Amino acid sequence: MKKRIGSLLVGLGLFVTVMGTSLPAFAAHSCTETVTIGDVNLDGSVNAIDLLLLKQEIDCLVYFDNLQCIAADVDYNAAITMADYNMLKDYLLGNITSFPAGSSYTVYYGDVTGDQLVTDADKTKVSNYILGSVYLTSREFAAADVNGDQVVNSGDLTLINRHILNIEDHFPVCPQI
Ligand SMILES: [Ca+2]
Ligand SMILES: [Ca+2]
Ligand SMILES: [Ca+2]
Repeated sequence: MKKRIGSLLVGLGLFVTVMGTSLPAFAAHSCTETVTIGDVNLDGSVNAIDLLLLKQEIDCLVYFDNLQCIAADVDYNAAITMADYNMLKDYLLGNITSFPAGSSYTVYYGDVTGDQLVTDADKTKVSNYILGSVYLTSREFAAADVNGDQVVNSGDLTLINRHILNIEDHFPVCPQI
């Protein structure tokens, strides 16, 4: 159902970036997941089924996982509400042609700071989240949940640290293809 994207191009791009800025060479990032905004059931298309499912989530009849939350917040205000429902409906009716959240979003697992690298900065941010001193957006939360159990805790922090130390290349959320 979900598209697993092993991105060689991203890896090459990061290699060039790392070399160009003489940062420590971190493992190239190949563990990503791209979400189509509005595709609430993650089947690759945006249609009435997604609208129905979004209404069910708002009514607390279903529970969305991390990636579904990213897809559902079409107005990109960090909450899933009737405003998202109405916007998705307008999109399906052709009244609007794009979302404030964009058309798609790629989660780079382990990267919560948005630089597409997994570094000590990510470790610090996840640590601060666990300690309760920072908030993570749904996009950051999805990236931080590297074992894919829908919570962010010390288990994820350990995995991110092992990735930084090159002990483990792949996160459990993105098993090696
Ligand atoms: Ca869909
Ligand atoms: Ca929203
Ligand atoms: Ca987790």
